[in-house]
Parts: sequence; structure tokens; C-alpha cells
Amino acid sequence: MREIVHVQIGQCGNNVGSKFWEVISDEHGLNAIGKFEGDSELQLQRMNVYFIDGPGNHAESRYARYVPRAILVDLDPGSLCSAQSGPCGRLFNPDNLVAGLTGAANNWAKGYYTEGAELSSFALERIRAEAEACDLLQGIQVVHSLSGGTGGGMGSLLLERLKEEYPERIVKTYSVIPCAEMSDVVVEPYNAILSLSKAVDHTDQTFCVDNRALYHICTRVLKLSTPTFTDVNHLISACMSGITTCFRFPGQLNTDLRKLHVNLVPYPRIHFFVPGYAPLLSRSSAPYTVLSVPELSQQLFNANSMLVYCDPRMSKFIAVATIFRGRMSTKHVDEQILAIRNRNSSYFVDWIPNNVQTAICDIAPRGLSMSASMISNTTAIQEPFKRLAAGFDGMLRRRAYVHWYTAEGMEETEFVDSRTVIYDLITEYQRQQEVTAETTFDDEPTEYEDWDK
Ligand SMILES: Nc1nc2c(ncn2[C@@H]2O[C@H](COP(=O)(O)OP(=O)(O)OP(=O)(O)O)[C@@H](O)[C@H]2O)c(=O)[nH]1
Ligand SMILES: [Mg+2]
Repeated sequence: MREIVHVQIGQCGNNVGSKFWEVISDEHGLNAIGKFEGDSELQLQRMNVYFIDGPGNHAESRYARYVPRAILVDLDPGSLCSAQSGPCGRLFNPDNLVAGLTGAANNWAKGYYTEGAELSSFALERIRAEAEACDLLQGIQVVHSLSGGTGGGMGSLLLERLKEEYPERIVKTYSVIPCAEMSDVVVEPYNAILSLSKAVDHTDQTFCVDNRALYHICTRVLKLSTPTFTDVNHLISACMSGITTCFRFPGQLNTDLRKLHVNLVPYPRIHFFVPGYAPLLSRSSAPYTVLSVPELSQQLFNANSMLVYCDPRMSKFIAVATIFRGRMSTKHVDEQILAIRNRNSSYFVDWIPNNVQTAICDIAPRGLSMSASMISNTTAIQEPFKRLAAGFDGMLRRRAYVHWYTAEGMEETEFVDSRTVIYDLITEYQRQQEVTAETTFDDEPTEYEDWDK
């Protein structure tokens, strides 16, 4: 079996991560203590990707259970207490809870250089223990906010150390991008840019989840007047469950992290994905909506379905993977997606043929007859990066709040360096957007010239 180790860090990481486990344990037929009560062999077949087969499972013991291969980390013990007292709190192995005594107080440098540096060794020890117990580890996934002191600062340190220790494994993150609508912490652009600049080299795949996009989906599409984190996390977990469907249930395409990686990442640094999810239905409109494959396909490519606040009509898709769930005809789905791809060909780069892939899984999520998720590598990701960089520049120009960071031992030059990394990344995405199959570069090797002859 090809296992994945899951790490959730900081308040946001633990809230979102716990919701993810709640959704997938239900999909795999597990009750609140991890006992299998499902009705299908398909639920069990690839259980080991995310769950540990408990010791009592094969002896019909009353202790039989599946345990999430999850490590919960926070410098502030509060969020771990909430995770433990939540609906799936009893699923987690208490040995895998790694808590500090105080939070990082929104200070990235506290998470990366001081408080978090101490705790990260304990977290790594638990991750190592889980990784060593695997038959064949395929990768590690980390859920965190880019802008928290713990999730961002300590999260970046942990990712750096994980990549060092597991260079051959895929390290992926679900990284929450901050927005003013859902937070009032002024230093968030600093923390987010510092975290993103580390993610360029220390993660293989970053699934960006933008609170701003989620806020707008909640208010405009779902018609909620004051969205809470619970509303927003519900959407994120639905999308995470969709994205991981191919790893968790038997199928043909993108069945593990490595395959997905090869299909979606043409250059190592260009690995910041925009996820999408359909259907997004308000409680009032849900009873009137009949779901169909054309409807889902249309919605999926709509800006309102993207979990990052950006406009795909101002940019280009480099590569896309879609995952449909429910009973439907493969041919029908392929035709719909191909039609959308062809009708909108100017929004897809022309130098990767067939850059939209489609996988189908028979098992629909709970409460729906069908759903669809998308993972897109699109040049539209520049938009949130530019938004954060503008906030970062404004404060840095006046050296505002910098002393909080230098007091923890961080050099001021690190601000400037991380800013450069992000501006370079934005330029790289812009270049991917502008090149065509015909573009030639001075530095390109000449032996490609004769290929058509
Ligand atoms: N989507 C979502 N965002 C959250 C949630 N909790 C916090 N955030 C966002 O995450 C950012 C703050 O990060 P936190 O995760 O609270 O911080 P932390 O990692 O615990 O770090 P410190 O508290 O500074 O030690 C803000 O932008 C919040 O809007 C949540 O449950 N869901
Ligand atoms: Mg916190």
C-alpha cells in the first residue's frame, strides 16, 4: 500500500484538517471511534492510504478500529483541545498530539526561529515514527495557514526539515491564504509572503485555498450573510475530499501523488494549484437543482467555483486534473470536458496538448448524487500573490512591525529576500502565460530544431 502521512498545524490547520478527517472517515464507513460500519468493499480497499489498520481489526475484537495517520501540532494547546473534543476527536492517536505552551502570537519568526524551532523536533519525531511504520510511503501532506505564526512560521520550518529528510517523497500542502474580510491581523501579508517564499523550494505541490474566495462563495453563491470558519471549512473539506478521491478509492487515473505530480507540474517551481469544486448550492436552491454532468462541468471552470480569488479569463491554464464522483458515463464526461477545452482553447496554454485530464469515481459524496473537483495549475495564481506582495511592500517600506521579527533573531534582509523570491515567481508565471508553442528563446538548445522534419 502507498501511504500518506498527514500533518495539521496551527489553529487553521487543525480546524480544516479535523473537518477533512470527519468527511473522509464518513466516506470510508468509519464511526466516531474508527470502527468500520460501512457496506461496501470499495470503502475498505484503499483504506491504508490514510488510515492505520488497528491491531484488533483482524481478530473481530471489540477494539477493532482504523486510526488516522495524522499528527496534530500547535504551539497553542487550545486548538488541539478543540480537535480532540470535535466530532472525530476520538479517532486521533493521543500520542500524535504535539502541543506547545503558548502560541506564536501571529509572529512568523517565533514559529520559525524560536518557539516553533524547539517544538518542531518533537513533531518530526512523531512524523518519523508514522513514516517508518509504512510499507511504502508515497508522501506527506501538511494543512496550515500561510499567515499564522505557528501554521506559517513553524509550518515552513517543518516543511524544510521534511523535504531534507524525505527528498524522494512528495511533500504537499493545503495552504490557506489570508484575507482582510476574515481576519484583522495586520502582519498577515508579511507572514504569508515569508511562508510562500519557503514553499517554492520546500514543497512539491501547494494547494492554495484563499479565504477571500471562500468568503465570496459563502456570501454571493451560498447567500450566507456572515460566513464563519465552520462554513468556510465545510467547503474546503468537501474539495479536499474530492481531490483525494483518486488516492482513496480504486480507479485508473492520477491514483497516487507521484502520478498527479508528473501530470500537473511542468517545472518544479510552478507547483501552486488552484482547486475548484462543484456543485456550490445554497440551502434554498439545493432542492430545486438537478445535477447533471454538463452542469457540473460548466460550473467547475467558472471563476465562482475556484477556491482562490482570481479570474481564469485573464490567464491561462497550464494543466488541469478533474475528478468526477457519482454514477455517470465516462464517455459523457470526456465529451463535456473536451468541448469546454476546445471552446475555450485560448485560455489553455498551447504547448501542452491534452492538458485536461478526467478521472471518475463511482462513489458520490454524502448527500449528493454527483460532484466534481478540479486541480488546476493556472497562471491566475499570480493574483493572490500580487495582492499579498502589495500589502507586504506597503508595510516594509515604512519598516512597520519589523522589530517584532528581528527580536526573534530574524535578519531584516530576509524580508527583502523573500519578496524577491515571490516577485520572481510571479514573473515566471507571467512568462508561462505569454509563451506559445512557437516561441523560441535564445538560451534554448538547438537540437530541438529538426524535430518536425
Ligand atoms: N479557512 C480558515 N481559516 C482560518 C481558520 N482559523 C484561522 N484561519 C485563518 O488563518 C489565519 C491565522 O492563522 P492561525 O492558523 O489562526 O494561526 P496559527 O497557525 O495558530 O498561529 P499563531 O496563532 O499565530 O500561533 C487568519 O488569516 C485566519 O483568517 C479556519 O478554521 N479556517
Ligand atoms: Mg494559533
